[in-house]
Amino acid sequence: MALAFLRSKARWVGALAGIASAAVAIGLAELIAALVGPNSAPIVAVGEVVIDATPLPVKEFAADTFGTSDKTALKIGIYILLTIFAAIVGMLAQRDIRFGYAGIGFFGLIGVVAAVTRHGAAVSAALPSLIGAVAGAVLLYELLVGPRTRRPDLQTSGGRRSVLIGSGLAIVGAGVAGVIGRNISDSKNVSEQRKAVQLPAPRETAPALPPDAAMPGQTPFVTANGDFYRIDVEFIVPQVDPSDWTLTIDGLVSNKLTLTYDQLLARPMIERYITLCCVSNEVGGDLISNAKFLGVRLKDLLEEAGVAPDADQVVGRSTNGFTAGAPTSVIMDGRDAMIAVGMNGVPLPVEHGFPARMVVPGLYGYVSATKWLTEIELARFSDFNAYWIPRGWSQLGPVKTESRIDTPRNDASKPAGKITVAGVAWAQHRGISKVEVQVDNDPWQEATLDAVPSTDTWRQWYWVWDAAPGNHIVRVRATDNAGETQTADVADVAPNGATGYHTIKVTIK
Ligand SMILES: Nc1nc2c(c(=O)[nH]1)N[C@H]1C(S)=C(S)[C@@H](COP(=O)(O)O)O[C@H]1N2
Ligand SMILES: [Mo]
Repeated sequence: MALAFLRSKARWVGALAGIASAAVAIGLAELIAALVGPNSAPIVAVGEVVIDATPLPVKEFAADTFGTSDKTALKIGIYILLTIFAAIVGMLAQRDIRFGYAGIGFFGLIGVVAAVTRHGAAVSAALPSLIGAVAGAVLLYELLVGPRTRRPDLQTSGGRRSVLIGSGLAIVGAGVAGVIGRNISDSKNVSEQRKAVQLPAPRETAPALPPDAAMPGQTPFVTANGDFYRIDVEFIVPQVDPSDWTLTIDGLVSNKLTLTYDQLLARPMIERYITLCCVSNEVGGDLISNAKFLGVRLKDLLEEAGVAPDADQVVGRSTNGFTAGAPTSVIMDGRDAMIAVGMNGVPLPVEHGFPARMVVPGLYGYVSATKWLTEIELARFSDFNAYWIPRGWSQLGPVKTESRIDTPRNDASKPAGKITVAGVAWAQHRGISKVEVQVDNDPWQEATLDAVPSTDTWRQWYWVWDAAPGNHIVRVRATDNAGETQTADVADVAPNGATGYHTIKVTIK
């Protein structure tokens, strides 16, 4: 019977009508989201829910496979799944339109729930999915049922042709609506507001940079803003207008503070070179960068707010609800923990948290470096877990002493003779005291360290190797100013940072 059903009518008619209806639903939703708010678009809202719900091993797999394009991959994945489901729902609707309504209703509901449960979402966030779903249902009815009831003669090939034409037009229209909607949403960015910002001069300038040793192949000491690594869970980059932004310091404080952007900029500023790194950085990885940050010392603001003695955690919260929590003791210990507004002489780039973010030397980003910062809440570690903690990462995230070889590249092939081996080593806030390089099983050799402006940055190093022909293994290890040499034990990035020696293979001819 099922076989007869499949043979009896062209199934593609239903599949096509289903896909066209889904396209109209999504396209119209994009257009409405341009008015309601970018995070209310169903694909964006569902994408954010998926990111929030993805278990750590899957996230690691996605990051390994797609790198920083993981969000594009997710978007494509959602579209592919949606197309398959829409085709199935359409085929079922061909048999009985109520299956179609049920299917569209189900997906519409997913969109609505995802959008209204986003951090700070208004009820209106339901509108794009809701209106999109209704439009999709109307179209499905018109394509599959309408012509048949009005003109029974259309049952035959003429009906198919009209479905084909109707669906084609609907898909094109949906595409146009979707592109217009996305363009409106994208044009509502804050690049103009950012350009208009006049950063104040720092009261305490950054220490002068020591002359660059600039060995060939050496990674630059200061990372250009465009090259600075980027990690965040936000599916689309938040566009935060500084003119209606405020920073609130609240929770376990005696004197809640609220600052506007202008009030923040009017505070005394410090300027510091600080190296930021991600706990997800694999041994030898590039999720680490160094910039000159301009900002307000966090300690001063917290002292003004009056921190309760039992508030052992400083939680930074973003406009989208992301949180990172650092020990109060670390932030108050005199290091240059700051609310940063500038990066390498310009206002914070939008992807790096404009208008303001936290930066704490010596801690991984996931416990300290909240971008698009809007609230600092004083809390207790026993009462509150920040974003990554229930997802398998440690509450405390001090940076581990690590090192990396940048030149030669792994699997490089070089002529015999003198070869400069160079790279970076880091142990933010402790500082690097020694870097050693080992070729095969020869004794460890001490590398030359470049000068650094403080202990809060990475340190460039180099060592000249007199290389003899053959296949060689080169490894590196660093020692920090506390006297700790990095461990050779290999550990995964979770729960609190990868360990092991970065090791490369080099062929000498
Ligand atoms: N709002 C927000 N801030 C965030 C994150 C995030 O996902 N959302 N990720 C954190 C992590 S894990 C890191 S390593 C740093 C990365 O900062 P960057 O993108 O400027 O390099 O930002 C931190 N701040
Ligand atoms: Mo991170």
